[in-house]
Amino acid sequence: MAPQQLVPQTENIADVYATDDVSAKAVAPEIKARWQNLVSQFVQVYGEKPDFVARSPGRVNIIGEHIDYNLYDVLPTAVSVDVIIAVKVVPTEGSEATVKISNVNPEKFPSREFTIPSDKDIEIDPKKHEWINYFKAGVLGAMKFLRKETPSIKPVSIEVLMDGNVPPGGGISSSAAFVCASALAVMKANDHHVSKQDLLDLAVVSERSVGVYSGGMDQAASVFSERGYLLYTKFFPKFFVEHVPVPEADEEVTFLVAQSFITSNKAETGPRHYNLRVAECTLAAVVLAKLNGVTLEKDNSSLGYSLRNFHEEFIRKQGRLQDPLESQLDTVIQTTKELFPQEQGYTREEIAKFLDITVPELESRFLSSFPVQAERFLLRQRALHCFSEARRVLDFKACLSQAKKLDETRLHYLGKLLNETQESCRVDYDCSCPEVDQICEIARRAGAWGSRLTGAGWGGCTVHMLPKSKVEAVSQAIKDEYYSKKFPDLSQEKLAQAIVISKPSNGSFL
Ligand code: NG1
Ligand code: MG
Repeated sequence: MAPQQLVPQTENIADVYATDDVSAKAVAPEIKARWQNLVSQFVQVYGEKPDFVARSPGRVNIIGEHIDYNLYDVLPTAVSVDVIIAVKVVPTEGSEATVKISNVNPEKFPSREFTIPSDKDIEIDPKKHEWINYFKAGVLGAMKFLRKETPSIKPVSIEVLMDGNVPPGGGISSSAAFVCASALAVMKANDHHVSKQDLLDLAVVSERSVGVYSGGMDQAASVFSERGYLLYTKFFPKFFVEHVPVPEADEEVTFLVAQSFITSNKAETGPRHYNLRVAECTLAAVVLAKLNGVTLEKDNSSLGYSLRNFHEEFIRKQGRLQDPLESQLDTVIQTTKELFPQEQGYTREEIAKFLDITVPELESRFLSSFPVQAERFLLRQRALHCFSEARRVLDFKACLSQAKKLDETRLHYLGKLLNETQESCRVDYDCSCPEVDQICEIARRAGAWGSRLTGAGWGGCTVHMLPKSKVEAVSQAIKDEYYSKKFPDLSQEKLAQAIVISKPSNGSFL
């Protein structure tokens, strides 16, 4: 796909509304108020108006969980909550560019100041959890990109005020919204008109600098989404997006997002953490390749070897690349079951033996990017989740694309796929938690067609597909049976934000 240009700079912030929607009048009053508040607080903090505002939204993943870093297709969409960042370029005093950064909520997110080195990458300490890390990550990605184009570039100094209303640690990717908006802001401040493709690439690199070896789904959804569509995102053999509408049904199909208020820190490395899953999938890919006698070239997944790449080479060897992807996936599922019989997982020794290398070699080649504490690697379960999830994404997409109208049978079928994803996440990928399971059960009982976790899991958010007429009942049931029992002291404000109806929204813009 030809890279799309981002909407160019506008002199007047009011014009920005017109770029989000065809008519500025369509902008909801609360959105307008938030933008106006950002500008007036900027004037209070820095004494002058900002030059521009960069924005990027959070996302909800409808289906395709934990498979982006295996380079399989996913189906997210941007949500209307977002990060907006007001920026003013100011003269550099001294030899290095400085960033002064504040938040509209300074009690929670205190103001900071730091410099941007012009000759090397900015340092980020992933172990020190600071809110500005994500802005720094955006700076890092943007500067890497700019230096590649102009090695002698001198970054400008900026004053920054940020406002984010994506709930943090909540599975709708506050981090990607923040990183994409920050990278966009830094590119713009340095007078660079970035394409969507470039913004995506550099935001993915940026986010990994904060210590999470993620795939590119969140950043793709944050950058490329279009209002009213789901974003079918392919990573293999190269990145490609397709805007997919949800066909009409007798009753409007609604996606409801409910928080569990259980947070998990993805940068940690325990047995139930993100990076370990990335490592397990990488090991599964290289072992499956070895046992099937196929050679894997490095690919652009986070650790360089993906299950999708194994799949391709394995099917190529069988001369079956013309077969439908669905049946190819059935074949790789079969070989996974045969070659990985052990439910209890595999030790480092066993894996090294498969690969004909020593344990230290195994560790330095595949387990050195971050600390891995596991004794056993559940290669069977992780690979089976990934391949079956890839298949469910294809089935979901096919159902949406083939039907002009979604009848009852199709709606239940789509719901069933979502429920199967949840089951696979719970059992094979071990990335759910009792609270998330419970919310899903409550929602299904109250009328959702399908319910599952969305995002990395171990807490975070859930997504539910339901007819519009059931929104009230499902929301009420989750409130009565989950929030008021589990969190009786939850403030009205938090409760009001806990459940949102996801309206597929626009991606990044200036
Ligand atoms: P969340 O937990 O929403 O940030 C993470 C990854 C995604 C993807 C999902 C699981 C980051 C930035 N994003 O999303 O790339 O792998 O988990 O499908 O870590
Ligand atoms: Mg995130």
